[in-house]
Amino acid sequence: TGFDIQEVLDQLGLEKTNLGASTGSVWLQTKGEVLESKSPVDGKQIGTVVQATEEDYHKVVEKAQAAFLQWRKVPAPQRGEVVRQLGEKLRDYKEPLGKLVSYEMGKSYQEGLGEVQEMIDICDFAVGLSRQLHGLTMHSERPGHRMYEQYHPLGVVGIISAFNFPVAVWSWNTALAWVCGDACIWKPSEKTPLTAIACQKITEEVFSDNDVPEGISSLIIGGADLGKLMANDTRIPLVSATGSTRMGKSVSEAVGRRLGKSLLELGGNNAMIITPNADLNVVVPGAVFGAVGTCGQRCTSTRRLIIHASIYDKVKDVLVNAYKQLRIGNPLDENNHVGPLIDTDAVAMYNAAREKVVAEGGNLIVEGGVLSGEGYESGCYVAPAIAEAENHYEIVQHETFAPILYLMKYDGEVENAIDIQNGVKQGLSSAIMTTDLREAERFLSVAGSDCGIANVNIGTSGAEIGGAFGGEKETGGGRESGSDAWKVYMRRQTNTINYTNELPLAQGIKFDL
Ligand code: UN1
Repeated sequence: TGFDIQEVLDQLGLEKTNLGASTGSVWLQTKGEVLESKSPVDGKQIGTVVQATEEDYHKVVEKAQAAFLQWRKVPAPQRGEVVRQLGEKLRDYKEPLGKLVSYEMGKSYQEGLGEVQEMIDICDFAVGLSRQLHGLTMHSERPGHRMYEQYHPLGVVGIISAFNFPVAVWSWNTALAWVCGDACIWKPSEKTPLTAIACQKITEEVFSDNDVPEGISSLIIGGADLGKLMANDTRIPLVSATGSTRMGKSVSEAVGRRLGKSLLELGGNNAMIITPNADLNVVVPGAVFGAVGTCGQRCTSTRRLIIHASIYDKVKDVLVNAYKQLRIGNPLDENNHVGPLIDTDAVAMYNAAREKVVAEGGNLIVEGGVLSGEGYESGCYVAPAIAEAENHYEIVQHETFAPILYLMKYDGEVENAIDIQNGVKQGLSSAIMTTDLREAERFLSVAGSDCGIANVNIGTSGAEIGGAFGGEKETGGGRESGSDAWKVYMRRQTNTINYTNELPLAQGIKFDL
């Protein structure tokens, strides 16, 4: 495949052994346990990281707090200029960073590049935003008074991210938080520490050129204990966490106890409804990419297809055929459609889910299985599977981060499909495939999909950064990225100014001295 990992590591300034905490140009002499980053592509060790300890964590937070006090005074458009340069730098590093994402996480090189593109896009978005951190003005009920609201920088933002989007999710948070005037501390997934170190180094190149205070971009690599410290830390007004619902609940409980803010992006259980009016030319690539892209490890991956009984057999046949065409293998080889799962634990969960669906009465129509032999030495490659199942099965109700697609039938009107679609605990992404305007509008109406994302004639995954990203119910309710998601990174203040020599009270209250 013409891929030389050493060249990629050199281009990104990574060593074989790396330090696991940084406040920008300073890398702390961490003394935690050594973490090994192993590629799911070929099972080889890419490098190691000396993890951060609790002591390192406190140093990083102190630095971030001090840096925030300066950064908040830099005019927002100037902060935007720094983020603009970061976007430029990411363009320079797009290839090596995309390759490292692909090699460390296992997604296809195309998707690795796509992820870096999302980083570039959110930087561009944030630059424009830096001149638009608007509040509203409103008319006061009192004569000679003016009333408005403004947004101020919030403070130190903690970012906990997952392995599946090892770099993009960080940038969705940081690009916005930085133009909003915040300092960021990132705890990446322990499964993808090297891509995080690469991002920190790229950022530092830009930040030091611009004299950004040390501590505005910080990184700490370590386990769940670091996430817990963040969640309980009153010095961190906002914790943004992406990952499992279990992790999100524990972060949210801890942050909630101290009345901090949390932004949660948790599990999805995303469905595509396929009505009798669907265009199959759109359905098939949409469903297959949604289910097997990133080896089924996106929060937005398609887990369920809810197909009208009248076209069920036809759709099923077309899908089974399409799955036969899938090429599984090294994700850096652009001929392959599907790369490996993140690790062998994920493979075990994939196997357990396939067994469970059968035990609950389901029928595996595309069996799947773990692949072995040449090219599959890492033990992380699996074949995507399809099972006919029912929505109430426990395994169907549960998000398995693997390429297993559940097919189910609905009869009658589209409302019956919407009930099935909404009949899970998660509420991230959803899609309807129909060329019928009424069906589409019913799906989007107040009585339609209950998810944060609802699409028509496209799949459940592959959202653009311009729209707010996130979902309801057990997905956690947070919104990141586009639209007005920036507001969570700022504190809001209502201001009323009296320019008369009298003091009229609101609600006409009389108080004469
Ligand atoms: C995630 O899986 O954590 O919509 C985020 C998508 C991507 C983001 C997914 N833009 O699939």
